[in-house]
Amino acid sequence: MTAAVPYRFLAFDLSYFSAKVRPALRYKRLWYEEIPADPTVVYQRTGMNFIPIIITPQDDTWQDSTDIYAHLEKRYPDPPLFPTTPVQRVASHLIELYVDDFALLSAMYTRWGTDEREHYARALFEATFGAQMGKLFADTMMSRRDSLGIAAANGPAIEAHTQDLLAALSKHFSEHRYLLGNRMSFADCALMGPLYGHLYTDLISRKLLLDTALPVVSWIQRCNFPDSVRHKNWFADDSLSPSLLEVLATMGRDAAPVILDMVRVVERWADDRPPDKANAPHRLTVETITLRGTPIPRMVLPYTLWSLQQVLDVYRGFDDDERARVDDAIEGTGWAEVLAYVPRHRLRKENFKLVFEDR
Ligand SMILES: N[C@@H](CCC(=O)N[C@@H](CS)C(=O)NCC(=O)O)C(=O)O
Repeated sequence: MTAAVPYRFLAFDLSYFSAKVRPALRYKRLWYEEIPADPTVVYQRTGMNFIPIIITPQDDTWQDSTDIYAHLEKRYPDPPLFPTTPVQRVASHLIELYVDDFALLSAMYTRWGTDEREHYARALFEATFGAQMGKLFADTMMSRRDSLGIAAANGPAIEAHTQDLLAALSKHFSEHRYLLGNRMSFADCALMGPLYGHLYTDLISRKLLLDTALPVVSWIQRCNFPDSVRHKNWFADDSLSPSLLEVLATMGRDAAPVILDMVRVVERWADDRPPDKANAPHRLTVETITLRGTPIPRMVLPYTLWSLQQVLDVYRGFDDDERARVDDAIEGTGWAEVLAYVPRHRLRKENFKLVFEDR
């Protein structure tokens, strides 16, 4: 399809979900213009304040990083973002689930978790949004600090997870160019959300990356400038390398129980919702999760149930043999319980917003 005008990508460099989408646009070699997201335009088009959004040459609006991947793949199947074989496909969705839910914790701590981090983040926000708006947005983030789990006391547990992940990723990327081998996929794009959007963009964590995880820095650079014409293939025979399994296990051990806890809260909330109240609020309650023995308060989002649905729909769309291959492949990574979970409720999107389907 030839476009007369470029796609418009309303985003910010320091934004997690913008960083999740940008590599996909570049990988697809799309003609696009990145524009600082004007909150008024975003709200007019979506009725919400979430970035990024994409405005297509036909003037349609795409919102939500997960949906944007799907739109891109449908319109521009070549080069492909989505593996079609069961093991690699489900593993990629699990990585996206990790990013959409759990990894926000590391990313928020990285940006706001201590006075020093906050000091740098405020400077970054003021440089990006101007003094007045930068202060306002930073104050808004800090007012949410309790529900984002970004207190200094949570640092040791969160940092221990982050460092284990960086170690596993460093090993993987010293052997392989991308998560699934010699071609980028939406799993790489998704992981760029926390890794480029926050860990590489924030000062203290960038130093950590440069000091301890150079292969990850090289991968960030490759994902930022994907020369997709030259990409070769994903791992042969729908396999996952031992180093990728270690990455999945590092994610799954800490994140899978937390994600299921969050989903259970959403489901209990939905059990009690009056039948005429189908709209899901963006945020529900603050609950306490446990990470490596540390209790951490965390905002519960119905979106986590929707993200889980994306994985489960794909997993359950495969036949028995294919699912058995997925189960074998991910055994021991901590993700089996997530794939076995059967939600009682289902969410769908209506005008970008989540609504519960009728019971
Ligand atoms: N599910 C959305 C999430 C988008 C999102 O949360 N974006 C953040 C910036 S990275 C935002 O706009 N936050 C505004 C807020 O929380 O009020 C996606 O995948 O695109």
